[in-house]
Amino acid sequence: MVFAVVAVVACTTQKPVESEKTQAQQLMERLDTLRQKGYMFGHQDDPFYGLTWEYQKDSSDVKNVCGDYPAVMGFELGGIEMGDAKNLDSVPFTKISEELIKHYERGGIVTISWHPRNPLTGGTAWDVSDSTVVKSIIEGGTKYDLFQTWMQRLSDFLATLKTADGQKIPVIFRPWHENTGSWFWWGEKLCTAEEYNALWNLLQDKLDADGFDNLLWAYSPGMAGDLTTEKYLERYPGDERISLVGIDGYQWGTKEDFVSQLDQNLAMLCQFAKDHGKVAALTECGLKNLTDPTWWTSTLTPVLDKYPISYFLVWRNYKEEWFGPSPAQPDAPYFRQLYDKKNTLFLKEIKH
Ligand code: BMA
Repeated sequence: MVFAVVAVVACTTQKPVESEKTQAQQLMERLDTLRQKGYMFGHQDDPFYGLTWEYQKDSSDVKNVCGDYPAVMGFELGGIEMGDAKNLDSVPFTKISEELIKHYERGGIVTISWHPRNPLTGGTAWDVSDSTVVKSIIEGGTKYDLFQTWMQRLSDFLATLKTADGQKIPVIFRPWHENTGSWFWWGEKLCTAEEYNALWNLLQDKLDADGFDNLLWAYSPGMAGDLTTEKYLERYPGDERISLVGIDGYQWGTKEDFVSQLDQNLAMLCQFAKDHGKVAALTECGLKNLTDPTWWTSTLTPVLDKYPISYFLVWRNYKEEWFGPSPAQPDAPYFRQLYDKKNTLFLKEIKH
């Protein structure tokens, strides 16, 4: 009896050995360690296309500008719920799986977003015409069964994210984002906080039940004027569910407004992360088409340098709308200055 008690005590106080930690826990520790060195750069859809090319082996606008891949690459799964072969931006899902695995294998970090279609109206993720949509997919709702099918398709795709020897790939998973605005069907005016949380739990519980302990769950509402902890907590799914706290913040107006809002929001976010034992990140940001070529170093980094964030990610380089650097664009020299900073981390600086 006495021996049994001793054994239990010994077990519970022992730190888990590396092989017992889940992929998500290992990624969380990696993010924590890397944060001491600086913040990582991330780019959405980086390996698929740039301003002047598409689907060229190992190409990347970022690499073509500074000689290195982004540390973090973002991938989008909108359309997987329909059983489509390509996502909403016409990228084949087979390519997404392939490039995501490749980036992980070259030492990088990967993150996934999902803009599923509106299950009630059949419209896009941006169809906000009916505010009963979230209610309709929660247990007892008219679209409950349909949404179960959609989640199963997502789950089937996530199951492909394995290395050749069968190891699950750690992924920062960031669903139901920018939920404090009302431009997505899961937005603030379309559901109550309780309904939003029920939606979050529906997805997380399903993927947990399917065994995805490689997902590091990220919560990322939009940047807002004077963001308070109370406001951030309103729809927060809970400390036991979230590992990474973020905000999505673009510059749509003046530099001054963006800088002051970002500064205030990151101060709050980083304090929140510290108090709750989380990692903080600027999960999306950018200035559309880099209309101020000096933006990287004159606007963005002076704010980011003040805060212990893990990474910032800029959105995709699409022909009509781009947020990352590209070799022939006037912002390229300024991006190289950002790259040269000691505290900005790209792939070569984060490799194991
Ligand atoms: C938006 C835009 C859209 C795109 C969507 C999902 O911000 O870039 O063109 O379809 O993200 O990637």
